[in-house]
Amino acid sequence: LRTTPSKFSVKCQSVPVITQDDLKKQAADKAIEYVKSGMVLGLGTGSTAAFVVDKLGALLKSGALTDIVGVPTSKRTQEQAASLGIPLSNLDANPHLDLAIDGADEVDPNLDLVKGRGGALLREKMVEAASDKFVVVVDDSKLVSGLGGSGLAMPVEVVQFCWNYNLVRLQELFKGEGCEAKLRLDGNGKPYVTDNSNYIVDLYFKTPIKDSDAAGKEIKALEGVVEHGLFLDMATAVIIAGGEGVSIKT
Ligand code: ABF
Repeated sequence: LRTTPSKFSVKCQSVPVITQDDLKKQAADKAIEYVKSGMVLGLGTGSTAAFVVDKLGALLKSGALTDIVGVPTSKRTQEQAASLGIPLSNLDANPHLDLAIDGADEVDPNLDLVKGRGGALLREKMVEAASDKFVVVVDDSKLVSGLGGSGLAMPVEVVQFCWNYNLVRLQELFKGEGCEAKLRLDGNGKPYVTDNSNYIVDLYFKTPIKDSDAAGKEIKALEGVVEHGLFLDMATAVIIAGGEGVSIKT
């Protein structure tokens, strides 16, 4: 006699759900393998980088890593790292870093990046440019075929003085590419103020930026622009966590 299990007798097997945070943690765990005792280390900003800082704090506490000095890329990261007992420094005292690890908003096939949606682009760029190696940690939602093509913001940090003048000039610069420029606001509808007391103008492109190298130079040439979120030719390696596992692009 064969019995066919009724639908009521079928046991539901729980399928583990991998969240985006799980992927970020996986990327962070891989990145921490690049850290060696004695390093001066750039500490990134954002939720993925925060997992790296957590892990670093735990490894220092357990004694698995020693003599690490961290150079934070934002006040947020500085507070997080300090709360974990990570010894901190800055570029004045440590102008040369061994390694920086940070997240990104977009990664293109050349490992060029858009960064700064978290608002920390200026300190991130300064710290990461001063590092021998710059390892980027992302989940696979950050991969794009062309920078600016995600429909999300490409941030530009500008001085507060006559910010609208610069917003208009930025929009004019890319009017052929259907770019819309918006002043970033905080949760209270007030202008978002960076750690460096500047504002951020977010550029929204309808299609990927045609020539990101030229775009970066043109943006930077505007008086009153402090920095932009195009991080070109800076990443040494990108660690990508996705449903299929973790991969490293160099
Ligand atoms: C920083 O944090 C930024 O340059 C980028 O804007 C953001 C990425 O954040 P998350 O890891 O939370 O997506 O790395």
